[in-house]
Amino acid sequence: MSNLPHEPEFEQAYKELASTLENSSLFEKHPEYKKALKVASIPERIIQFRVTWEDDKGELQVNRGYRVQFNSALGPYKGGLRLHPTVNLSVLKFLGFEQIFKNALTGLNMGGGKGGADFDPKGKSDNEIRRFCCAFMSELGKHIGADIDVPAGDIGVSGREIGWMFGQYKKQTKLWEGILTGKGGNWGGSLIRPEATGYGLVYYVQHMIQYASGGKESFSGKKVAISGSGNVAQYAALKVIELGGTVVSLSDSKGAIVATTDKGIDAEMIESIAKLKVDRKQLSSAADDFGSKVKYIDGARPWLHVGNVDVALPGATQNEVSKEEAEGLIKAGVKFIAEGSNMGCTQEAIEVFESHRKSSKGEAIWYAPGKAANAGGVAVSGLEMAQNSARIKWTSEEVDDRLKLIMKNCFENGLQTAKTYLTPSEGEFPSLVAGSNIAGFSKVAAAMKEQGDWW
Ligand code: NDP
Ligand code: 8G0
Repeated sequence: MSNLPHEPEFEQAYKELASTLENSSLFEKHPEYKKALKVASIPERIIQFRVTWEDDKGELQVNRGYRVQFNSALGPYKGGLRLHPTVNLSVLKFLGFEQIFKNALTGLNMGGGKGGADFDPKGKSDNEIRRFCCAFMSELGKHIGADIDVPAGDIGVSGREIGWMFGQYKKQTKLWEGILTGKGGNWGGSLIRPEATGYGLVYYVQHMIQYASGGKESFSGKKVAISGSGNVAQYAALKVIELGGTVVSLSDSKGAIVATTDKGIDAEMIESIAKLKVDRKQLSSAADDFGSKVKYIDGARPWLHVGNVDVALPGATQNEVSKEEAEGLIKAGVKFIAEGSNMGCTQEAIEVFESHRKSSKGEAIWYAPGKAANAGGVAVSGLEMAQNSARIKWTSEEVDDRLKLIMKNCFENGLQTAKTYLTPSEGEFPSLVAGSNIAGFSKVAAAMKEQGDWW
């Protein structure tokens, strides 16, 4: 990659995947898959475009828009749209790359893609955001389609923005098609899509806990540290509470709240955080309303402030757990770490967790990567696509049951694949990061070969 511009996030995601494949027996059994990796690491196509829009003062504003159409071996490109000032090609390539293998793990027919813009919705009026969304879709709309590429929301894009983008697409094409997921529940959106990533994350961790305890333990009585306070974090927190766990933290880009009582952060508090986030406000304003129930820590991530915890669920953004924080969490007693966010842990943090998969003293630690643990979101997007194509609507129970089954399969696939390609020693947890990478990659590589993408 030496003749390429420096793309730190993409290189991190690529190396993370490549190193787990190289350190397994995959390339011994399939030496030809090295070629597949070389081909798969280059996106099929990248679309970059200008987005001009008018602010409330009537002045012109301009942003950079992107769609990375990374891999279509398994189906139409599928993945979210991120609106955040940190968006650049390196970030979107890392997200699109991870998306390919995650989508493979869902068992549904979806390729991998990601898009967005360096537009910051914070400090913008609703009308400005609507005008931006329409301007963005006026170009993106030329490159997507229900059988070509199906975007969805991500950081900074909720159901409201999806609605504005969908309306713009319909105006310019006259087509009502399932070209976006995360749509409104009464106009083609799937029930449980808003909840899917957070719920799916908790369903996945339930399997980790059950496997590790030989079926004896569950979320009941567990202390759970969560970061972020957006879509993923909110629904993960609500599901933890429903299953009898205690949520001890949440955070946002400005700081963290940590519970000061045994009751933790309750459902009512999460409800009021959800309301405040619709208005793009910060957690610090909620902390005042919660009084002595929480402590607000300005400018901090939660990990080193949560006290003893059993489970940690990063749910904000990439690289939000450092080596020092990983070590701190281990000292605090953490047993299970599962990423709700994409690439939530730095490579150094992953190494710390992975080196503790075996322990003679019964304190082994188990890490699950985002591409397995947060696959529930894109899985229910896949179910939304299926419902749109069939012009039907499933009930919440039907979708939730399918989500539970997909997360179970995703866990078991990673587990079994790790056992096959790494032969873990007695008493060692199989590596879910290696197993999930190998399972996702092998499926995509085989499909690419059959379609003549490499030979
Ligand atoms: P939201 O926009 O709903 O929430 C994002 C949260 O993360 C907010 O609390 C936000 O804080 C915080 N945050 C965002 N950027 C940063 C940053 N640079 N530093 C610190 N905090 C930050 O997004 P989602 O909940 O949808 O997404 C969270 C993560 O989960 C992302 O990594 C996303 O890719 C991943 N994911 C999302 C899925 C989905 O279905 N939505 C599916 C799978 C993965 P603030 O409010 O201050 O901006
Ligand atoms: O539904 C989606 O395509 C989607 C949206 C946001 C994030 C993700 C992801 O898997 O990271 C998928």
